[in-house]
Formats: sequence, C-alpha cells, structure tokens
Amino acid sequence: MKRALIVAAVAAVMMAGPATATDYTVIGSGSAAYYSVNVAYRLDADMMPMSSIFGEPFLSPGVALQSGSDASQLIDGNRSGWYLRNLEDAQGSRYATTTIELDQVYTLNTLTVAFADVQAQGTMTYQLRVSDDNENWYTVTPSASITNRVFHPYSFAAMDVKYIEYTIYGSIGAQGHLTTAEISAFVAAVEGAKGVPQHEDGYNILMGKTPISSKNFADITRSTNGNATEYARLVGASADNMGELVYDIGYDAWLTGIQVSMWAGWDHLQVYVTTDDPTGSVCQWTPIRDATQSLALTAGDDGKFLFDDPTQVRYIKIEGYAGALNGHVVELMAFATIPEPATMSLLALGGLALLRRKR
Ligand SMILES: [Ca+2]
Ligand SMILES: [Ca+2]
Repeated sequence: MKRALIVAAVAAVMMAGPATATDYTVIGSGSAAYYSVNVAYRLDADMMPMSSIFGEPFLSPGVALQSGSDASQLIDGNRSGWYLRNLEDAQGSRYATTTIELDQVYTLNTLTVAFADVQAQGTMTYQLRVSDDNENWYTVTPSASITNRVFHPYSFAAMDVKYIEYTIYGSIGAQGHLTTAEISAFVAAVEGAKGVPQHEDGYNILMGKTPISSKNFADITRSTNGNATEYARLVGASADNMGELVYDIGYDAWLTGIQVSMWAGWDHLQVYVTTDDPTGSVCQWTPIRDATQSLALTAGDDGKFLFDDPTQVRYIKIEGYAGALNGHVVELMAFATIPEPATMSLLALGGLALLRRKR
C-alpha cells in the first residue's frame, strides 16, 4: 500500500512536472521575451543534430553552390555555412531557398540569422517564413538587406513553428556570393509555449554565459553569445603562456559532449572539465581526450567531442595558443544528455543519477 502510494506520488510529480518552467535565462521582456536556447540546434545522445533540412534546397538557374557547402551548415552551430555563388543578375530574378525542419513544434517569437561572408555589386536581401504544417506560412521578414558579418535578430508574435523557410535574392550585379553561417530559433517566454527548453533535453547550456576567468583572450563574451560569426580572440598567447577561458555552467550538469566552433587554426588546444571549484585549493581538471594529444583544429572545424558516457560537469576550461591572428573561439557549447524514459523515472526519485552510466 505504502509502495503503491509512493509510485503514485512519483507518477503525479512526473505528470505535473514543469511543463513550462525552466531555469534558462529569459532575454528581453513582455511579448518579445524568449529563452536563451537555440532550439534549431539540438543534439541527440550521439551529438547528431535533431533538426534537419526539409527536402532539397532550390537554386534558380545560374546560382551555384560552393564546393563543400551544404544547407545543413545553417544549423550546425558552426561559423561555416550555406555558401552560394552567382546570386545576382541584372533582372534580379535569381534566388535560392531552403527549409529547416525542427525536431518538433516550438512556440517561437525570435529567429536570428548570422552572415559570415557577403560580396555583392548590387543589393542582396532575404526572406524568412515560418509554418507549423508546411502549408500555412507566416512571413517573419519580407525583405531584409544583408551586410557582411552581421547578426540579424527578428522578433514576431509568438506562434507555433516546425518549419523555417529561408530565401535569398540578388539584383543588379555580376557575381554576388554569400555565406549564411547560422539560423537560430528561440522559444517565446510566454504562458503555454510549446517546447520550452529543459536542461536535460539536448541543448547547448552555455549560451549567454560569461567566462569566470580568462588569460590572453580578448572579447571573451563573444565565445558564448550565440552568434556564429563573433569570436573571442587569443592575444599574445604562446606555448609557455597559454590562453585560457574558464566557464561555470552554474550546476552539475550531465553532458553528452562539448563543441568548440573555431575561426582560424590553433597550434594547440585542449579542453578540460571538472566538478571541483577552480578557485578552491583542490581542483582536478580532466582533459576531454588524452592530454598528450593537442586539439589542432583548423578554421571551420566542428571540434565536436563526445564523452564515452554521460559525464557530470560544472566547469569547462579551454587552454591553447596559436600563431599571429589565429586561434579564435567562435562559440563554445556544452550539450546536456537526453535521458531515456526509464532513466528519467529513476531520476525523478532522486539520488540515483549514477544509474545513468553506460547501459
Ligand atoms: Ca553553420
Ligand atoms: Ca560567438
């Protein structure tokens, strides 16, 4: 009887669990407020993206895709992106369009677009539309001018969205080319919103965090600002005097992995994690791979590092150096695990987190 009551109570807690409550920071206020989590870049337990490109992108005749580029790079958390050539012609008739399919319906009120490279003789513009069923569309922005390396945020009345259509136009020129680095989507902080992000749901939990300490780095807040074109810069670091950034997640999180989005190459880079207070007398940092191997990432590399098992982490440290003008951290991301349903119910009982180790 007592056992049945406990089971019922646990079930009730799970049923009534926080449908909309979340610890994520709210950005903005009123109807424009949103949670600081990019839900277009959500990773499963193998760190594979859960959103995808819906169907084949359309390129009008004359428009060319840069070798090695792909529309999926619009939603990979990385500075590299969808790189299109010859977007312009005298008639302004050329365009390219693609559609992102989110992993589920979310109540969104904000989209952001980051451009990595723009070269146009004429004018280039783009359009964003959203839909929850791929049939009825709402135009978020009908025609917005593009400037180089600019981050475009768009807010709109909160609505349910599963599809985001992105179209680029060019006019009057000869060889306009454009790289769209990343399109991000944010859930409205309003009552009853669908898909309100939770810490254990496979999202980047570092967005918006400022490093708690740094050495030989400039523009440190850009390393976790959610903008795939802005970066923290190494300044004056060397093999004997490495650059360092330390972040505090704010609680002990179970992570699937870490992604370091790069711009410009590194001679050496290592990432460490710990649950110990780094300001305390005893702090044991664990490298996320063999410490004798450096992470010699080059520009645009994903630098995705998957833990063998979900790992409890509170603090993350980047350490490294690079040649002149190199070694930029575009975005450091830490992805929480997505627990299996059976494990979730065990977690609800509390104190059984260790059972999350390899099944
Ligand atoms: Ca990208
Ligand atoms: Ca950034």
